[in-house]
Amino acid sequence: MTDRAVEPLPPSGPSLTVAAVARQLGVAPATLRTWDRRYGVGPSSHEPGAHRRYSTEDISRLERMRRLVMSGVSPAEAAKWALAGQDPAAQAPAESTSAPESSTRSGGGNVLSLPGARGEVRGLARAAQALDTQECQRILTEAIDEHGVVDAWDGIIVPVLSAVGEKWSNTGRGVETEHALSAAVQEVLGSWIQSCAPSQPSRSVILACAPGEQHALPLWAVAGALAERGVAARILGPNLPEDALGRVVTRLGPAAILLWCQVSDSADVQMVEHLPVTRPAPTVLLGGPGWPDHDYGRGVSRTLDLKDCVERIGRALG
Ligand code: B12
Repeated sequence: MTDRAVEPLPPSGPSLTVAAVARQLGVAPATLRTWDRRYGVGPSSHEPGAHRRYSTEDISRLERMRRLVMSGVSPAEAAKWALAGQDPAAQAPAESTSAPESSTRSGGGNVLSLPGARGEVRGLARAAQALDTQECQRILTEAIDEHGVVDAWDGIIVPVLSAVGEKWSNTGRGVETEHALSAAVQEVLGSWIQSCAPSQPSRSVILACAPGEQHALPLWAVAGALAERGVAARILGPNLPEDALGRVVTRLGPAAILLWCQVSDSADVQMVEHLPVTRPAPTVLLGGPGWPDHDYGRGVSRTLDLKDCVERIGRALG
């Protein structure tokens, strides 16, 4: 789907820690540990009991793996290519790196699969597929005006996003639709927030994505629904590094923190456990299907939908 520029790798030099490599590649430390554990793409020499240290060659391999995963290759497949020191793009047409085609599964053709969907949903899907971002924005603005953010998100936006995602996973196609729709959703929610002119609560609300996590739209939905209630939130966007979050929490002493994690590779349980202690303690909400079931400790809990999330943030603010 998207890719990002990565700083050039050092030509040689001392081996790096997992945190330094994670920073350099723009992925979560937990992802690097998972790639090592599951696929054997880790440091070439790792002595039991010692910290992982990555050599320049290890980092090049990880960079290849990251690039393949970001271009849509499954992690298992990407690991095989990375370990073999090869790039599938150099061996075969680009489409062979996409998920296999299937014309029988739902969403596999040129249309989005939205059985029984209401008119606004079909209209938004059509506009998104036509890459008509103005029409997407018009439909979204009207939907939010008419139904409010929570209902527009759950009833109109989520079904279309899910169908777009499903189509991509079935056919490897539709990334452009996904980008156009995401941009329109973010744009409209941004304007909505501005138009509500929400005021900053006495203790802040922080909305951020876990490190490595690029799916930030739900943060905008939460901010939009809070704005509707007059409450301003601080959206810290995608891929927030653990140390940055720590600094923000210490600095602002927030009443509530939402950490979004859409894909499990971005879920960093330790990051949640290492949040700085502030008084009064914030309500920490973990949103998104990427978080594993785990006992995260006091004050931390999962939130499963937008309404619940916004209500709990409201309660945290008192
Ligand atoms: C838009 C999108 C992108 C955009 C994001 C743009 C942006 N500004 O956010 C971009 C292009 C960056 C992107 C990138 C990628 N994406 Co993407 N993306 C999506 C898409 C279409 C929508 C994401 C979204 O906003 N979801 C939010 C809602 C719509 O989805 P949901 O979580 O399923 O909703 C449920 C719950 O979370 C809950 N819920 C809904 N809203 C809310 C709100 C709150 C506050 C709460 C608490 C709960 C809640 O209710 C829903 C129903 O149960 C999804 C499809 C999908 N179904 O999500 C794929 C999807 C998430 N992406 C996917 C993938 C694989 C990727 C990439 C790895 C692909 C690649 N190789 O490049 C990358 C990198 C991701 C990374 N490391 O973060 C997969 C993830 C598969 C998996 N389970 O791991 C998905 C599911 C597509 C698919 N069907 O395969 N993506």
